[in-house]
Amino acid sequence: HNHQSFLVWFTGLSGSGKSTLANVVEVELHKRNISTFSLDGDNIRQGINKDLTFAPGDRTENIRRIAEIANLMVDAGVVTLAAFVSPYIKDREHIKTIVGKENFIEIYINTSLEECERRDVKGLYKKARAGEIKNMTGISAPYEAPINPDLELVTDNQSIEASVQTILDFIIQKLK
Ligand code: GGZ
Repeated sequence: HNHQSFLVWFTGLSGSGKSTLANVVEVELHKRNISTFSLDGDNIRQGINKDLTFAPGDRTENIRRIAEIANLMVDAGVVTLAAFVSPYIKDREHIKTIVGKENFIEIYINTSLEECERRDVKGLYKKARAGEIKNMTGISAPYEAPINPDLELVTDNQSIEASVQTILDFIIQKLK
């Protein structure tokens, strides 16, 4: 391979901006001839993991399967980006045992619940507040913030461009 590969894991609340940031970072990596692969809810929860709910045990299984897929991609020499709520510390710790801790970068997208709820892109928070959906992270299910992430981005009053630059600098320094 002409560059190292590893797994860049984005964790944070629904609506925190994980996928948006991962997607822009991916475009920037492509411009630098770095091969990447992106995993997120859109290509996983509607496909291989469509049997899984948002109950705690199913979230654990969701993350485990994603980590196994990511491990294959990393073995293939691809910088792999994964954007999942992944609210449980133990589940995120388990990823390291699958891909190897030296191949794992944890990025905490720390956007306040207030801001995520204000955005409410999919109307999920409104539904959760109304009791129409259960197990909503931040409302009726926990989010366990990383204690010592490799990077933490507080996005509430920072532009997407600034966040992307921080992430990109970190990844590129890791590639050297
Ligand atoms: C959290 C939910 C829920 C519940 C549906 N709780 O903003 P989104 O829409 O695109 O991201 C959320 C996505 C979370 O799926 P993950 O596979 O990332 O979750 S986990 O890692 O916890 O397994 C949200 C939507 O699915 N969604 N119901 N109850 N997010």
